[in-house]
Amino acid sequence: MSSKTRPSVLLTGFEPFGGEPVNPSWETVRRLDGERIDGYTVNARCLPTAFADAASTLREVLREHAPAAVIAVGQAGGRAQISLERVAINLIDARIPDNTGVQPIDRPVVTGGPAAYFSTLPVKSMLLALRDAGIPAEISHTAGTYVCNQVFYLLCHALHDRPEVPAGFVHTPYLPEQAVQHSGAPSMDADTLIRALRIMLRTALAPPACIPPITAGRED
Ligand code: PCA
Repeated sequence: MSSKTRPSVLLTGFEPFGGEPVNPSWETVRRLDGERIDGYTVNARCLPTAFADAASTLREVLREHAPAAVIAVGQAGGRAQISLERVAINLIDARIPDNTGVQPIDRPVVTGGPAAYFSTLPVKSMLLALRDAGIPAEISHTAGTYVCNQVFYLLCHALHDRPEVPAGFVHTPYLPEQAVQHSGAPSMDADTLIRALRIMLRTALAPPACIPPITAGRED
């Protein structure tokens, strides 16, 4: 069976950026590469933390794999919980240069594209599943305006005509080894993040669940 016909799910992480030695997203996503989850093979791919290269790599990966679900993962240093991102906006406004030195300001991700896309991941079910497993998580209504938001937007844009493929973005806190370099910053250890990734994938692949009304958003 080719990689296109074998049922698979896609996890992406990012390379380190902003002077960090590691990126928790790739450090954890890569550990699930090749694992079977509920009959699906996990394909893990690393995206460059660079606007142009992340866009072309994402396009290539989506062409290669035709995944049944996609969770793109990135680091949000300073956040204390797993952030299930709900909305991707059509805006790039880079606070720092990317890994190729490019710092676009006030640009659309896709010229003429919709202002925003919502995640098609079952974020509320994922939130409940994570909390049931004792893992701190929240719904976030901003993925920022940097490379993560760009990838999230492009992912939703690419899969817009495939609503049956749940796809979205999740931000993680620092790993403990990063947090010790940022006094007072919260962190989450790799084993907990890996456990969380498995739970999120299983929930994304499960039939839609009926869940009680819960609100659990960040304040930003
Ligand atoms: N976090 C950055 C880009 C790469 C990453 O892991 C962001 O939040 O945009």
